[in-house]
Amino acid sequence: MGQKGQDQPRYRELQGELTVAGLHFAVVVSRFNAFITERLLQGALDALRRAGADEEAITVVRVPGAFEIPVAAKHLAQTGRYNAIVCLGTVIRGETPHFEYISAEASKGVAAAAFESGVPMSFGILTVENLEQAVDRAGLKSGNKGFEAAMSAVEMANLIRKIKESSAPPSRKRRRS
Ligand code: INI
Repeated sequence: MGQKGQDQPRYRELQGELTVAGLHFAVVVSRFNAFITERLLQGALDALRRAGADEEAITVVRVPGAFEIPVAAKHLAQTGRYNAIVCLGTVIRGETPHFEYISAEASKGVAAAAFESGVPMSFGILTVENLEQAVDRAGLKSGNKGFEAAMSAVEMANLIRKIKESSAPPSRKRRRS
């Protein structure tokens, strides 16, 4: 259901725009595998600037590794200053099970921080088999995941703002009991 006729949908549809007017962003980037993460950061900054962001609307926060990204993102969200947070890192599978732990905690942690704070966080943390795959995703064959993560953050920041604006406050009339 939801459609009156083929051309006239009855339902309301909300979607975030790719514009940044009045929005503030934090980018959390890990130093581990900096050769890759710096490229992800450049991709993310490129996306934010192209969407029209002022430099003053962007805060870049550096953390040691992907494991530390969620807690930094959560504290940034709690400041109430940011409409969305872009999380960037690179975990490369080595010969140890370290990869599984770090990537699982990073992904679960970012999801939990976003869910608990209500501030959208985009996941630009590469979890790859080798350096070649990482390079491909940091500006080579497979685009730049930092750019994509920043665009998702812009869209989600707009969407959340729209959802908040569109939900009319409840009537102030007193109910008779
Ligand atoms: N951190 C990463 O961001 N990527 C990795 O590939 C990685 N590996 O493979 O170990 C990594 N480890 C460090 C980790 O994120 C923490 O910074 C460290 O354990 C201190 O808490």
